[in-house]
Formats: sequence, C-alpha cells, structure tokens
Amino acid sequence: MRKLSILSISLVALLTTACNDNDDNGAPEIEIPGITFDGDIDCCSAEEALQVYKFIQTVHIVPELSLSIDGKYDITAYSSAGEFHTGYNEIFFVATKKLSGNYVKNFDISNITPLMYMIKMDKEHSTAVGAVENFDNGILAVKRGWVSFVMSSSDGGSWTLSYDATVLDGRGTLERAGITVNALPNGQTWLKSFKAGDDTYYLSLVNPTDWVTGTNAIRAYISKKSAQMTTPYALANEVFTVEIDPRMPDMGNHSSPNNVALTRQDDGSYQGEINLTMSGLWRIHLTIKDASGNIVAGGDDLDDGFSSLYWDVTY
Ligand SMILES: [Cu+2]
Repeated sequence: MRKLSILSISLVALLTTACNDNDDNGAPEIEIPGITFDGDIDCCSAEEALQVYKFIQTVHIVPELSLSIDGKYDITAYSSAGEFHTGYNEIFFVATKKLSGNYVKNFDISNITPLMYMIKMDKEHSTAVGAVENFDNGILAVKRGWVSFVMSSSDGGSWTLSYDATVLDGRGTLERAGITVNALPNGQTWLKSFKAGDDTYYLSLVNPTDWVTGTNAIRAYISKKSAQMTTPYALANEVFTVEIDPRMPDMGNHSSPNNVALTRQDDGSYQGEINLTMSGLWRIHLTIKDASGNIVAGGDDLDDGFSSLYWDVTY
C-alpha cells in the first residue's frame, strides 16, 4: 500500500516535471485526460481542446456510429442521449488520433445517409438530413449534423446509417451501421409532413424539450422528400411561412398571445416565437403558406376550426 503511494507520488512528480518543461515552450498547462499538446499541429489549442472535452461531457456516445480509419484515427459520434428518436436529432462528430488520443482540428464528415428497410414493402427509404458544419464559433474539432427520422424502428422496418469521413491523410466510410430509432413518448409529435403540389415536405421541430414557460424561440426545418426515396431528403428550396396557433386541448383549447410565425433564416432553418403560458400538452396547429401567401397546407380544415396539421409537445 505504502509502496504504491510512493510510486504514485513519484509518477505525479515525474509528470509535473514533464509539464514544467513545457513551460519553456509557452505550452499552457491544462490537464485533459488522454490529450497531449506537444508538437501536434493537427490538434487544437489547449483552450479549444478543453472546450471540446467539456462539450463531450454533455452528450453521449452513439457506439454504433464509431469509425476507425486506417488504424490511425477514430471518429466518435455523439447525440444528446446516445440514441435516436423519431424527429430531429443532432449528431456530433469528434476525430482523434489513435496513438496520442489528441483531437484533430480539421476533418470532414459527409454523405450522412440514413436508410430504413421496410419489410412488407421490401423497399428502402431515407429521411431528412441537414448539412454538417462546425459546431460552434471557433470549435473546429467538433462537427455537427442532424437527422430527422420520419419513422421509428419497429417490427415493420429497421434503420441503418452510413457516412464518409476524411481525417488528414485518411479516408473512411461507415457502411450501413445498424441503429435504433425510438418512438417518442406517447402523445408527442415533433415531425409532420405535408403535400404541396406533387411534392412531400417534412416539418422537423427542433428540440422542443428545451422550452420553458414564457416566450421561446421555436425552430424547425422543412425538408423535401427526394424523387429517389433512398437519397437523403435535403432542405426544401421553396420558401414557406409557418404560422402557429398553440392550443391546450386538455384545457378547452385555450390559446396564448404573441406568437410569431416561423420564417426562413439565412442558415436555412425556420424560426419564430412561441409563447407558452403554462406547462402541459400544447397542440401547435400549423398553417403553411407559400412565398405568395397562399395556404398550401393546414389552415382551419378541422371541424372545430383548427388546422389538422400540428405538432404535439408536452413540456
Ligand atoms: Cu419506414
């Protein structure tokens, strides 16, 4: 026991000495498990590495989506819960060097392709997928993409996901990794589709679990079903307006004031404001208008005067 402590102390002393040596080079002293900064130009600054490290403590690994490239690099994928559910899911990617464990700053993830095999129809279809971009200001070592699943895994069908990765001199492909898409809790509907002309569009509500009582930013994406069903559904080029009418169906369908319709932003997302006056189930009735202001979906088509196109969110 005593021997062990002495050994540990000398080890710490050794490491400390090693660290102090680095001071001459001006290397910052930030301890991140498994990360060394010595002369690794591909890695981030110590500050960036710390940001990455802190960020990945807030998400969970999706083990099915890990990829090893040429025995030199590892891609690790994360989502908020380490699994997926129907509707909008963010996926985060981090690349590391196998040998040092260091993050790699510049890498690319592309061609994220989810596919669902529908057993009865013996057919495959994809779903709505967003572009992969840098996670946040300055943090190049985390890439973020999103997938909005139109259906959950079931006896009727199962999902796989593929993607391509480029890390420095390495290239790799994750080929059809099996994933599970969980159904949302009962009564929750965060993804809806509508038809305009011959086209089918998907409305993905972004992270309603973040909502609080009062005014919230409400974000969504509108994706267009691809002519070839196995091609991931990209954001629609058409510009719409999404008018919202939030009601509480369990409380006489009362509404809330000061809601703002979702309009298309520069980044391709739709954003508006939703005012939730209390917690509980909110049915957000939707009216979709085209660029000329014509109603293309929803409206007051229900008997009670509300739109049959809606998201259901309990918060
Ligand atoms: Cu399906």
